[in-house]
Amino acid sequence: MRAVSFKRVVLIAGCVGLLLYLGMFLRTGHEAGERTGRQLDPDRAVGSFSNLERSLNNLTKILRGFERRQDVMQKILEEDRDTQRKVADVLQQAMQIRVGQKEQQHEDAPAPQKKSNKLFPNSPLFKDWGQNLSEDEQKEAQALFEKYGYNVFLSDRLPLDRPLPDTREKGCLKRTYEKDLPTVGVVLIYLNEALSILKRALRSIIDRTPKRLLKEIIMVDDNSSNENLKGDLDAYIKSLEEENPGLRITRVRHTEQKGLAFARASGWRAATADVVAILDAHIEVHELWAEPLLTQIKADRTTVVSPVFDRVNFDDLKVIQYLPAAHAFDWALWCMYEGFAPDYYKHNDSSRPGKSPSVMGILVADRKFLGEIGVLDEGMKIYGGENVELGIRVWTCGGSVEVVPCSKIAHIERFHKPYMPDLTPAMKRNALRVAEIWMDEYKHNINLAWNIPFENHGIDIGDVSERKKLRERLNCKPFKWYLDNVYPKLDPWDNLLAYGALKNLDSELCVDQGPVPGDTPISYDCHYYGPQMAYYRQTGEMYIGGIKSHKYNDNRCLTDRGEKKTEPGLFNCKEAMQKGMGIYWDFTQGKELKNRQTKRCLEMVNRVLVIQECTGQRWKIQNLIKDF
Ligand SMILES: [Mn+2]
Repeated sequence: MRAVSFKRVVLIAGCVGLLLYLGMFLRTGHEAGERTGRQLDPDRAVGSFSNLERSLNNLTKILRGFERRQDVMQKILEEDRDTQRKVADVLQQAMQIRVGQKEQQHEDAPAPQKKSNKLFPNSPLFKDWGQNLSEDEQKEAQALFEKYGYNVFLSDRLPLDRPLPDTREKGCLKRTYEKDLPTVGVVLIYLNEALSILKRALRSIIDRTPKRLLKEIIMVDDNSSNENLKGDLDAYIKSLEEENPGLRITRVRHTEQKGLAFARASGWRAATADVVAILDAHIEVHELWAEPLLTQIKADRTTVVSPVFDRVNFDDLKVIQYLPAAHAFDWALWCMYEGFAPDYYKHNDSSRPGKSPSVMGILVADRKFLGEIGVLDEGMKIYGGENVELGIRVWTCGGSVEVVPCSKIAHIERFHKPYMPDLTPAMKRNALRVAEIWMDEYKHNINLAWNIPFENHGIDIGDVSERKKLRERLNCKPFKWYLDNVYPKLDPWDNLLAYGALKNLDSELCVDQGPVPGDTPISYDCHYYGPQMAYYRQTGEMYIGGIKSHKYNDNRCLTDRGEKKTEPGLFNCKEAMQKGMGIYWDFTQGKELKNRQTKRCLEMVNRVLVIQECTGQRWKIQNLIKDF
């Protein structure tokens, strides 16, 4: 579990189907607080984080962090638009779901105490929910939560056809859609989903999709083991079929877990409608979810579209409005929300579909077109990366990807996923696969982002020959075209010269980002993890402690603070430049590290980093990308 030991909070991973708050807790001795010895004992540094409870707490923090970040994102987006309906209104309209706080009690039952005994004070489920449950109810709710990652206890007690708040953009209310639209087949992928959640998804799809448009529902079971997903679900589906004779409900069952990409593709294979909507099963669709998507696809069959997801809280199952945003990713291929391209906002109409670099996982596409361009890469394992692969493939092979604000789906953001405890290995492997097939001369950026050696990394990415042939056959554009035209916000990292730990050859110590927050790099025994990762640009910047994937994010530059100051600095590069500090360094592997502006050098005196007159101390950066 070494990879889990360092704090690099990988925030977003907001991919639907895999909403995952996965953190790698990169902690060094100094960050963890006390540092008693010079020697970094890896077991010690990691040890304090190895206990499960601590990890869970960290996960909670990351979850909160994600929510905060999402909230910030929402605010930024909000500023860009003239939206009169306030989020608050929507929240007010939102379902008042308080089963745990129901007032009616049996006469003879003791009235709920304000201080009811909290059996699971540390459980995220009970942080903001379930204050007045009896002890037995708490036990039941907690057990279900641990199994599913969301509040099944509550879900089992809510109506299957509960109303959802109308969270659409104002402009959507005026839009009308023609009657003659392509038919849709909805594919629901699930693995040990709670029965009531699955039923509610089906109910909402049937109730909120016009009968003439909803041709079929395809249920793909990726080898669930839950007993009630057999007989009980069968019975419910039978009742739906009787109620809706014109609707085809198809079952696809895998006898082993195939992973998201394969499961989704198997749903596509079973479909017959004009359009396929490949959704998660822990969703509820809003009224008028299908028409805006089908309209876009009717206008251009090469457009792959995604609705906007609202968040359904994992604890109280309330619906929280999310504003439309592009589905983006970083070089590790974690997904994230991002504003649309600047042009989008010139129209001042937040109900307009916006172009997006990728999809988060849920996708709606012309069935045949999706087949023509290769559906999904079924060589992807378990989870992760397949959504980015689709985005790149659609764009470079002749189509486009859009997020459609007037189509809304409420999606439960699970607290944890049933697939496996640590999805990082699958993410990494799938990302390398995307790189190998699609990223041409940029493919090593994936290695950089994951800190994987360029060669001989020993990770098996499977057979890519078929997918490479597909790319050739479809005559897809180069990845550079995608970066230049579709996703210019992604920093191409094309002028990086070297990366890895920056070691002083005279003292054998490494440069480390030092305490965070803080602005002073320090020397430290070389351990080669995140806080010591340095990146040297051809332009002369030396980043310490990481590199950002997006141009809109600033990196932290090693800085000569100037004047008489001898302590090196670590500042956001733009800020340091504005303050007139020197951020450009002349450096040759195995030689001195000299600031271009001040002509002083980064050196080590008594194991302490200083900026001083150059005395010829030598530095080496771990890995060269290009000779320099
Ligand atoms: Mn999901």
